[in-house]
Amino acid sequence: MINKEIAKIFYEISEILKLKNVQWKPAAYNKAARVIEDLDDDLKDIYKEKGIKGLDEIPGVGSGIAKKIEEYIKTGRIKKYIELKKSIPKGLIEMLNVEGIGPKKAQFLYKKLKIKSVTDLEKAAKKHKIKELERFGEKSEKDIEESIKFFKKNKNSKRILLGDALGIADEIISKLNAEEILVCGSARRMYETVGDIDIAATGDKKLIEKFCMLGKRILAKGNTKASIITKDDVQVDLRVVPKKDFWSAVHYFTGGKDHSVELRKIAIKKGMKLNEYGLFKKDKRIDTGSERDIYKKLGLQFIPAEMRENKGEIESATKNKIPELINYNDVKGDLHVHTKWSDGENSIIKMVKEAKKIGYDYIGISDHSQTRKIAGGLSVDELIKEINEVKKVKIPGIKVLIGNEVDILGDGSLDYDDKVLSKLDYAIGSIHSGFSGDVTKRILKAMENKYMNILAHPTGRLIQERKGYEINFKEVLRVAKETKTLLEINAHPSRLDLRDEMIRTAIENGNKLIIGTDAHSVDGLRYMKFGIGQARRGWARKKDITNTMSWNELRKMFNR
Ligand code: DGT
Ligand code: CA
Ligand code: CA
Ligand code: ZN
Repeated sequence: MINKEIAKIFYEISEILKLKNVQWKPAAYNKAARVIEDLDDDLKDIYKEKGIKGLDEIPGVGSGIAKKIEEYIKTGRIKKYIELKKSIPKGLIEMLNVEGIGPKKAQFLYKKLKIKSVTDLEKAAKKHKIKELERFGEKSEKDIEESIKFFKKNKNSKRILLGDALGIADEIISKLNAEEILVCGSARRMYETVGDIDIAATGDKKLIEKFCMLGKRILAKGNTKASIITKDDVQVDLRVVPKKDFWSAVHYFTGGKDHSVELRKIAIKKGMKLNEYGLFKKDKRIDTGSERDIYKKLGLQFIPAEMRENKGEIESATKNKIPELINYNDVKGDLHVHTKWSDGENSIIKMVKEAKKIGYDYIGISDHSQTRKIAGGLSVDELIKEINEVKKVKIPGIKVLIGNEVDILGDGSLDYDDKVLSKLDYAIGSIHSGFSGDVTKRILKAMENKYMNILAHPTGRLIQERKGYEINFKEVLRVAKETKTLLEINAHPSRLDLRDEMIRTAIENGNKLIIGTDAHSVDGLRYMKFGIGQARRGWARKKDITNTMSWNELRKMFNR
């Protein structure tokens, strides 16, 4: 799959063009990059089958960009990209990855202070040169210092997003054709980022050979295990074990480490020994090989993988108090969905049909509101038209609802007036701008509006990109409960917001949650599992997650 590589180049071209003050082209490259990134089919295959015309047909890819994809497929490079990169100091592009530094500010800093890298920027902030500039001040200098810290931490960590990890794992697993095979480690625990991918399988030496063919580099190769680096520069470890040991191995390699350490202590206390081959008493194996049996023989209730972080789950298991977690097939609908009407790639009909294919009972369309112009936000007239359009859609077996992702404005009011909002089936409130102000205040005020039913991505973080805005979470929880506003678990792999620990806090506080994919294409609807994974990591039960209910029950909650 070359899609990721090409998307990365297009994102960078978009950034460089922005730095050069080029109009509209950056948006075109950015859009193309997003579409390509989400594409199911390999661009290479599309090109092989249908030539440049096939590329041109991809929504968001115009003929100019199609030519560049062709060039990359044929020559492995894009000349224009190389030229552009040469035309601008390398560090300046990197600087754009520091939150709060956009193309305009980067250019300005370059002109005024000759800042052309993150290191320069850090030095200037330390010497307090930035706060003296017009348009900057003490606060923005502090913010920049904070953002640089965050940037550096992520640059050195090299972890990948859960969504990418599971994608890579699936691809490898499908190519290996092993009798039994499962992804383990942090990916199985559905942790938001993954250091390396761990896979356990049953098979023989041939499986190891096959596996090693899949990487661009082999790190280690033995009779029972091997490690490779994939073309996306991700490390994958494979362990091959005899059939009888499969689930013991899976349990061992799932971890998490701290959880396993605690289990081993319990085993020792009971005169047993736990390792990757199972549970032993005087060298005699005493478990049947199932994960369930390992816990049972240790005198514990079964603990689902997503909970194995040594954060109180073992104690709960001794008391038989592990909650019955929401299951991956419990969700009945998705209410956070974008279409072509704002910045999505696909039509309403296409999204609805895909939702039906997934097996949902309902889907809610929630495009952007009027102020959010860069994301194609809908004017009042356009929203009315969309409402009518959605009401016309009739597909048996699935109910289609019309909502909106309404911006919460600077003063905490919503981006449409109540009269307009009352025409919707529901409204999602979102903070999309003004991150450095008093966001809590705006959220609290917005939630008091009886038409706002859901608070989207409550912290605004983007994993490994930006920390998100500061909120007083306790206050948000209190008012959300009071006003019956649902908190979203945004399932987009780079958001996962609320995150696991906050989900747990919200549930302990008695708040109700909803999982939304924030899909901008049909593929995006498939993100639901990542959100459910986070919910399970937050110890959520079915009843805590409201889109496990029917639309009728939900509607009553919404007072519609
Ligand atoms: P990651 O890769 O940083 O996202 O996190 P994990 O949890 O996947 O950690 P990883 O890949 O180092 O190891 C996977 C699991 O295998 C880990 O959760 C427990 C087990 N494991 C690996 N190495 C060791 C070890 O040296 N000792 C013990 N007790 N367990 C290990
Ligand atoms: Ca791992
Ligand atoms: Ca590993
Ligand atoms: Zn959205």
